[in-house]
Amino acid sequence: MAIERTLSIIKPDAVAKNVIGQIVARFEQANLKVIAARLQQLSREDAERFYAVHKERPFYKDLVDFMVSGPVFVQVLEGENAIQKNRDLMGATDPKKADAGTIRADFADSIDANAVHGSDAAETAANEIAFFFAESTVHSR
Ligand code: RTP
Ligand code: MG
Repeated sequence: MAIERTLSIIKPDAVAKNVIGQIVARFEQANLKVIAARLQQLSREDAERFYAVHKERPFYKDLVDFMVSGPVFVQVLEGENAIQKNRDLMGATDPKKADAGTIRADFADSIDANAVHGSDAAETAANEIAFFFAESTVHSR
């Protein structure tokens, strides 16, 4: 299985609940390594650009409002099958539909305030990592 990188965001709801560490521990327990990270307050423009793929969707404005409502914790995770592994750890977008034991089942309150973001494919992972991190600030280990 290939070693991959993926972008993970711990969203404002989970940062506000003070569960950054509990979420990062799940990544570490699944053999994903944090190879870059920081806490960041997204500007409206950042959030609009990051989620531009959804700009025609009815939930876009609520999504942007939510993503700027407080700081987020952005990270690059690296490991075997990291993109799908992270998606599996996250659980379904709607926490009511997320499997027991997933991050969203345990920490998310609603489909809007759903605790985490994870890249959904190799190409989006590369683009999303570059959106937040210069290559010189990412440290494979
Ligand atoms: P994310 O991009 O945040 O990792 O979430 P995802 O892949 O599971 O879901 P996606 O379809 O990419 O949607 C991005 C975010 O928009 C919100 N959303 N709301 N009300 C709705 O029907 C709806 N659908 C999506 C969610 O907060 C989702 O995380
Ligand atoms: Mg998505």
